[in-house]
Amino acid sequence: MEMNYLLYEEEEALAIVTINRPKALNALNSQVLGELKGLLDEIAQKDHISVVIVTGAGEKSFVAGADIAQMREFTPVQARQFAKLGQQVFSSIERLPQPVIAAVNGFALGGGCELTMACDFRIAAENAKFGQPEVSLAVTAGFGGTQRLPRLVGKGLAAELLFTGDMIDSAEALRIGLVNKVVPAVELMDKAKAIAKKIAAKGQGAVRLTKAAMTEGLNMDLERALAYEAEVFALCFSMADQKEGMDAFLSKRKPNFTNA
Ligand code: DAK
Repeated sequence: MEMNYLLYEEEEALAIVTINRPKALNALNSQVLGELKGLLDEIAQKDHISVVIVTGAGEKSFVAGADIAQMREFTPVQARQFAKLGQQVFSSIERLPQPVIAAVNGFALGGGCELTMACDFRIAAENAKFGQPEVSLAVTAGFGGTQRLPRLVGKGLAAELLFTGDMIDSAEALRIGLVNKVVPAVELMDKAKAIAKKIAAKGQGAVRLTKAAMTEGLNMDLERALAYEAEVFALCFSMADQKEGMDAFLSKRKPNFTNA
């Protein structure tokens, strides 16, 4: 697939996707979103990839939002197409079989903050900044910010961020639970890769089912979500790795998972 705005690398079981439009602080235009959609569809089919890391090119910005210059000129029809494409991309990340880690290396504003929230969790560089400044442009957040932010940090904090458009730094993002860890910028990718490798060493069927149970379960009432959890637990017993994981524990040795 030809890509003008994304970089893609594989390191054994890890895939690293870099949004690469540094002149516009990696802002998401429809071309970037289209490329992301195509790439995510391909990654979903890659059984040898266990974990995906998403980051931004350069030292200043993860993604500074949706592309304001492009949006400024939208007709209502184009705005609808853009919204639909964005929604497809963000739900593709959320529903990707593999876990996705956002390595946030600078500004994560508007659609950029929303992109981090569609990922399973976030590791931030010390210089990262988060915010939902859409109301400053007299639009609402449209890539899930009004829904995922309150689910992550609670309605009160989300409301303040969404109503004021204020930016918060990485320490505040850590305090409110928007990010899991803050590390010096130079250590960001190493830290994200170390966590990704730890995940990649586990039984991949179980990791993927855990992601599905959390993602789907959060959209269900607790009773149905617990029933879903019981079903994915049962499914684990159809996989060779379940026997291997338990045999290894009982024989006091390391498991040799085959992802089968
Ligand atoms: N779009 C386009 N270009 C951008 C951009 C953006 N979001 N952010 C930065 N740039 C461009 C700047 O225009 C500038 O370009 P040149 O002038 O060099 O050509 C270049 O990147 C460098 O930016 P600055 O010169 O501004 O750099 P500074 O260090 O001074 O400031 C900044 C950095 C991140 C604080 C500032 O650039 C900034 O405030 N950027 C805009 C941040 C923002 O407002 N983001 C939210 C965008 S709105 C919806 C779907 C989606 C959305 C809404 C609805 N539906 C489906 C309903 C999403 C909306 C958004 O994300």
